[in-house]
Amino acid sequence: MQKIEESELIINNRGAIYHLDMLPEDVADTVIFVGDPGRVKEVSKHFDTVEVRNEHREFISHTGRLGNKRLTVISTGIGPDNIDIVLNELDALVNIDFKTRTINTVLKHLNIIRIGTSGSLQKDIPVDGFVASSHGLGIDNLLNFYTHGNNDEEQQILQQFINHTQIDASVSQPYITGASSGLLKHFVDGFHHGITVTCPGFFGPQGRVLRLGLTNPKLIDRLPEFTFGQHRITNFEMETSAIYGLGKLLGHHCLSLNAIVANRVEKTFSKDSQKAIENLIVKALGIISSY
Ligand code: R1P
Ligand code: URA
Repeated sequence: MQKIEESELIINNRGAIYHLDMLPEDVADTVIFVGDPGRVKEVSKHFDTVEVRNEHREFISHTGRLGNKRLTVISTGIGPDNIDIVLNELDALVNIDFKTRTINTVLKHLNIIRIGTSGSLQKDIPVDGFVASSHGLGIDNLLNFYTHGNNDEEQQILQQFINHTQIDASVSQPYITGASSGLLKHFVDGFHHGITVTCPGFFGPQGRVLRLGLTNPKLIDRLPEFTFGQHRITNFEMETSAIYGLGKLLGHHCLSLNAIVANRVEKTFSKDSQKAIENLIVKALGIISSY
């Protein structure tokens, strides 16, 4: 087995991985991703017990138990570049032997569920509503650094998306990955389902204009009109495509849940976004602890 060198897999003096500062035994089989480091305690306060807490940079993690499930909740910070770090390091923690620096022969498949905030791209998905993403469609380019492929349907969705949005290839090479169907099936009642578009920024990439002009100002109006068979685009945020794309390549089961805090068609923002995310946390934990 090929040994992974010190510069590629970075392990600190206490045997923990470089950015997350977690030990292999700190990772539960079900991992909840939240963007905001302050949201970690808002999730773990619902656990029956918390056995370990880690904190380094924006990556705070708590591992504990809720009912008969062991859960880890970890903050990813904002954006797909952080997801590259969090997913690769979590995967290394469970699938690479830190003593021999070799890949385990039997690989672990984590269940990874994001509980995040998002902007709606449909009139009928109001602020304070919930979306479970059927697909993550990335205009953030992260997955293009890894070898990856698409099935026929995904390829067709991408082609139609490029034709419809007129997104320039020098700006983005879009990619798409489906949710874990095994996880998605638990999140039906009370959730809208649809394609989540993941952007590499909150302002220009999501069509927000404050003082700067945009290269594709019509993108924000074209996204809500996009359809492919039963599929439509429901929302915008900054992590889902990277989680779905990298997660699938690494063999993990991924799902993204989103509390809608902004409606970009109606131009509204939640009157109480903290309450909206708290409601999603409670609903998601209720479902996760019951299957
Ligand atoms: C932007 O405000 C952030 O909020 C959304 C976006 O994806 C981005 O990370 O998610 P979180 O609430 O999980 O951070
Ligand atoms: N998060 C985003 O990325 N966009 C929004 O509009 C709201 C939350």
